[in-house]
Amino acid sequence: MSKTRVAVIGAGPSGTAQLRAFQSAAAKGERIPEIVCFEKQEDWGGLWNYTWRTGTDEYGEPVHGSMYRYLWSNGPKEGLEFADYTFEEHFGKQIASYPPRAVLRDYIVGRVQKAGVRDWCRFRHVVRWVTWNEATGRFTVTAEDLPARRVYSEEFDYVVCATGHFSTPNVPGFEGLEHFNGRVLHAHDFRDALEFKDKDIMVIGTSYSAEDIGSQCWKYGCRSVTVSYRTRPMGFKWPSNWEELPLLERVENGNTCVFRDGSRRRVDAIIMCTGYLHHFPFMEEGLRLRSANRLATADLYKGVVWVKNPRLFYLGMQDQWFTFNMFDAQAWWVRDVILGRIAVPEDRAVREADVARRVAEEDAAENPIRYQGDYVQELIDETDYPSFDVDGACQCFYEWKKHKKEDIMGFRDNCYRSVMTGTMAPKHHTRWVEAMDDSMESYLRN
Ligand code: FAD
Ligand code: NA7
Repeated sequence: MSKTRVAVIGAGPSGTAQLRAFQSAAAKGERIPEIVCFEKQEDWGGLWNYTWRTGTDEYGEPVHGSMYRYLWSNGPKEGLEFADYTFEEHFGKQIASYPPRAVLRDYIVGRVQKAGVRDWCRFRHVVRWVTWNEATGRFTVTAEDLPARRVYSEEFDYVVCATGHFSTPNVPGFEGLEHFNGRVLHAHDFRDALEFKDKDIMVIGTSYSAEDIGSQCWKYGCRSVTVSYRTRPMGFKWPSNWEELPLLERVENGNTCVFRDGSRRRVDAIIMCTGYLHHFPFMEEGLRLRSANRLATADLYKGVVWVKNPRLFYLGMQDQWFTFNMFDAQAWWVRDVILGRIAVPEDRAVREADVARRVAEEDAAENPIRYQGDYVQELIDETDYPSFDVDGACQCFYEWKKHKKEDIMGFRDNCYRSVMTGTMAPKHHTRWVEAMDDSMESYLRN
C-alpha cells in the first residue's frame, strides 16, 4: 500500500507548526506520513517576511505580506511563546517583551530550522485548486511551480490549509473617494510610516491595524491622526494631535472628509484599516471556508476540522489573542487525528453541534481572552504538546490590556515573566517612542 500523503498549504507560523508537530512525533520513533508543504513565497515565515512589494509580485501573484517596516509585536511575546522552543533557547538569553518583526521572524524560523524539515517544503509553489474525489477518498491538489511555470496535480489523503486570513483586504467604498486628491490605501499595502511624515492622515477602523498604523505614523512624525469609527472609538489616552470621530460619510472638495456627526477635516491620506477577508479561492466550493473574523470560526469542528469533510483541516483561522502557541496546539491535535490517535466523530451532525456550541459560548463569553485560553488548553490536554501555564499567559494579556489603557504610546516599555521558563524579561534599552531602529541587532543589545 502506498504511504499516506499529507498536503500542508502555507509555511507561515501555522504551516510550520504542522511540520514541527509531525517531526516531533518522528523524533519519538513514530512512523509519520509523507508531508508536502506548498508555499508560494520563496521562504518560510508567512506574514513575518517583510516585503516592499504591494499589489502583485514578480509572478503576478497577489502579494501575501501585510507587514510593514518598524512593526513591533502588538502583544507581549510571553503570550505567544512556543512551549517546545523558548525565546531563551533561541536567543541564548531572555529578551525584552515586544520584539520587532525581524526578531519574531528569526524565532519562528529558528524552530523549524532546528527541526530540519525544510526539504518537506516546495517554495514558490502556489496551490491553485483543491478538489475531493469521493470515489478514491483522496484530494487532488493542483499547484504551480512559479519559476518553472509548470502546473501539476498530485493526490493526497489529507489537506491542511494554513494560508492565514490577514492578507486579502476588506475594502469598503465611501462617497466621493474617486475625487480625493491624496493617497487612499488599505492597511495591507501600508509599508513605511515615513511616507506620511508631516501629513494629516485619516485612519478608518478601530482594531489592531488602526491603532498600530496610526501610532506608527504618529511616532514617525505625521502632523495629525484622525480615526473614523463605525461602532465605537478605541478610547485610549491619545496624544493631543490625535482624535476619534464617527464614521466617514463622504469626501468633498478634494480633501475634505465629512463625518456622520457633521464634523469636517482636511486630510492628506486615507488609510483603511478595515480588516481582512477569509479568502480561499483555491478550494472547490464544498471545501471552501467562509467565516467572519471571530474566535469561534464557522464550520470547523474543534476549530480545525472542516465539518463537511473531516480529512480537511484549517489552522489559525480564528481571530487571535493567542497566536503561535495556539497554532501549535491545533497542529499537534490535527497531527494526532491523522496519526489515528484522536477520533473525529463520523456523524456530521455531531461535528456541526460542536461548532454551534462554540459559537454560542463565544457569544456568551464575558472574557474573550479566557475563552480562547480555554480552547488552547482543551487542545493541548489531548496531545503531547508540552503543557504550559495557559492561565499565566492569560494574565500576561490582562496586564498588557491594562498597560495599554494606562499609556497607549508606552505599553511596549513593560516587561512580563515567561510562562515557559519563569524568567522575567529585561527592560528594553530604549523607550518605544524613541526607538527608531527596529533591527534585530539593536533589539538584542541588552
Ligand atoms: P500567515 O503568516 O499569513 O502565513 C500563510 C502562508 O501561506 C504564507 O507564507 C503564504 O505565502 C502562504 N500561502 C497563501 N496562499 C497560498 C497558496 N495558495 N499556495 C501556497 N502558499 C500559500 N500576531 C502576533 O502574535 N503578534 C503580532 O504582533 C502580530 N502582528 C500582526 C501584524 C499584522 C500587520 C498582521 C497582518 C498580522 C499580525 N499578527 C500578529 C497575526 C498573524 O496572523 C500571525 O502572527 C501569523 O502570521 C499567522 O500565521 P499563519 O501561518 O496562520 O498565516
Ligand atoms: P480587524 O481586527 O478585523 O478589525 C477590522 C476593523 O475594521 C474593525 O474596527 C471594524 O469595525 C472595521 N471595519 C470593517 N469594515 C468596516 C467598514 N465597512 N467601515 C468602517 N469600519 C469597518 O482587522 P485588523 O486589520 O485591525 O487586525 C487584523 C490583524 O492584523 C490582527 O491580528 C493584528 O495583529 C494585525 P467594527 O468594530 O466592526 O465596527
